[in-house]
Amino acid sequence: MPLPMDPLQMVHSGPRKKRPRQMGTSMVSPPHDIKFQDLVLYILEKKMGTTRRAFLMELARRKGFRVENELSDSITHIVAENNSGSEVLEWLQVQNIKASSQLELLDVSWLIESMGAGKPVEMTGKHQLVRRDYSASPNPELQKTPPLAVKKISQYACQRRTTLNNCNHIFTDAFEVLAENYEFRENEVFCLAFMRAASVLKSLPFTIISMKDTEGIPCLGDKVKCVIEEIIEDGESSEVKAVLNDERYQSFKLFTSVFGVGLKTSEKWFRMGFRTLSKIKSDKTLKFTPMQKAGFLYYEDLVSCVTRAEAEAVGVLVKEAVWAFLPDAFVTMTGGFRRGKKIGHDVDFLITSPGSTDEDEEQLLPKVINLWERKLHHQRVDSGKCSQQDGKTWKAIRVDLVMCPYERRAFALLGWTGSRQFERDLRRYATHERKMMLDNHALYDKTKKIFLKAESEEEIFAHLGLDYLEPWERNA
Ligand code: 8DG
Ligand code: CA
Ligand code: CA
Repeated sequence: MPLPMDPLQMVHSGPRKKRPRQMGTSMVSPPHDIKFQDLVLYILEKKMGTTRRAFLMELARRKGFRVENELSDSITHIVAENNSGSEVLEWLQVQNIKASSQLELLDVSWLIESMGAGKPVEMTGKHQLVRRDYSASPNPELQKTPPLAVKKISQYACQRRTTLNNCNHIFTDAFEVLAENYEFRENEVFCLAFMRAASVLKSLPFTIISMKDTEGIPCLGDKVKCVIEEIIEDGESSEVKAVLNDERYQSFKLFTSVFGVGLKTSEKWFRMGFRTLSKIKSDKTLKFTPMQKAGFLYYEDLVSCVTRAEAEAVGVLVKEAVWAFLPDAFVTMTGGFRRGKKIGHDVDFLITSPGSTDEDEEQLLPKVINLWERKLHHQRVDSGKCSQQDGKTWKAIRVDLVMCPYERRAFALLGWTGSRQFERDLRRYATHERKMMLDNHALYDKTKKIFLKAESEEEIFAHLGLDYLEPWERNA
């Protein structure tokens, strides 16, 4: 059966020019040079075994092939041993990867011959686990050589799988500093540009080692590319260095680390000449909000990250309190922890109950807070002391509690799981590609003029015509 082809997405293989530049010394250097940039290989472990797979991967990498550990949409060639085409296709389906026309499914004999030849050999019927009929293609080029394609990367994070396995930290850390600095300076355009760039690089299954690697990647403007180039050459960016040493950046970073302090307050304190928290805390003329007071009081606890174990412990307390009022409520940890993060700056929970009335929903959070306040009071009375730092056996942790009507739980869950960049792009995609409006409560189809119902996150993705992404693939 002829498979559909999109000639625009095809890139031909063949030896490429060697990379023009050496990498900066502080970069994590890959053990082997990649000679064949257009091929991204994945070796199937099924029926091959871990040891042989590891051996073949190492050997292929030594020969200049790019071999990935993880399966992703960026893989162009899957190499299998003792597997039939249908077995590989079936396996791919389970992995939620589409066997698109751009993906080659090959027998290990192709890899072995290619390694022997020192370059990718032509793929023939004996190598291909799935027959392709290229003679049907209108493009004469395609009839000669089987195409090797690199899948197009979407400009939307909701069409990319982004796990926590970021191979481009060196670039994304730099972009995030620059984005934050633009945020502090209220330059939204550049802030967003660097955040988008960081997000797209986080989704790549390979480390960028030359400017050639950036070709075809969306969201990389000239300003961004300059930073990438400098990091490739020098191992660091002079602009990032300057920002990290900038007084305004350092002050804003410090001030916003206090819970309840945002850009407006930071700006005010900076203009008043403050540079340290101790001066601010002891100033008699400044007025603080209740949040800021708590932010200063528990500063040390709140700047230290929340661990997963701590988050789980908080979860037990939250459930206990919620169930005291709504015994049938569902309590789900959302935010970064749901996406698989090991640490967080807070713990987010979504609460919903099938039997609750509007009034129950309104009253739940005040009731929970009240319960905790009473408990705290009793503990203090019992132990006969106030919350002193000496012999402190507790830690202050930020908790975000969200209550939502049961019919809206899928929208709330999707909205509060994040990441922020993922959410931003999901909304942008809904608006621009589907003429729909999405928020944490609902999805509205502007063409049909109706609200689309959903019982699960999967249904919302389906309404939007998107492939489903698991929470851990939303770390954009
Ligand atoms: P972290 O705590 O580990 O640092 O990261 P996170 O869990 O991904 O970030 P978060 O700031 O706790 O936000 C979690 C999700 O909640 C994120 O997708 C954004 C979403 N969110 C809203 N509304 C609001 C809001 O008003 N404030 C905050 N902080 N987050 C919101 O949908
Ligand atoms: Ca969080
Ligand atoms: Ca939060």
